[in-house]
Amino acid sequence: MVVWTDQERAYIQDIFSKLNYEDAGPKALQRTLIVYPWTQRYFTSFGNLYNAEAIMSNSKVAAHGVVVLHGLDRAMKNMDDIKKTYAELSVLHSEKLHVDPDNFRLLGECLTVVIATHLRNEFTPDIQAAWEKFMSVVVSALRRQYH
Ligand code: HNI
Repeated sequence: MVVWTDQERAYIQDIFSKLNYEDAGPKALQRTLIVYPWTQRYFTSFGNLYNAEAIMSNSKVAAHGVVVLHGLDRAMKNMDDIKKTYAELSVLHSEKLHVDPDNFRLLGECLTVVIATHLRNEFTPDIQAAWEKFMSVVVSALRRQYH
């Protein structure tokens, strides 16, 4: 079981409290699709993803970015049992969506860039350390139902 210090919990809650989901969610998913273009293959039903400009102005991408951030919010609210919290979501990504689980980490990296850009000097190494730990627990929970 993952052990969290009070300080780590506070840092994670604080990051989420400073995020505007409607802004950070779309930015993280847009970045993922542009920086790692092979991730576009899962979103063919979203219409035009032809280039960066198309991705940035695609309303389905933006809406789904918000959904993903709300998904992460569930992990933040259940830090003591992220595995269980994500059991169904892991099955969905594995068995129905067939998302290569390596992509979870890539989306996490893009979200980290978005957070760092937003928080700037406030995103200290200490806070980043807690954040990276949180994201690696999230990624490992999402990978769990893959076999
Ligand atoms: Ni993901 C659907 C959360 C990473 C591709 N995804 C969801 C839903 C949530 C979610 C919540 C909606 C589920 C439902 O409808 O019941 N996704 C997350 C989280 C992460 C993540 C928390 C990681 C941090 N998803 C990824 C990645 C990809 C991905 C990395 C592909 C590169 N997800 C999808 C696709 C769907 C999806 C595709 C279905 C979208 C749709 O609406 O058709």
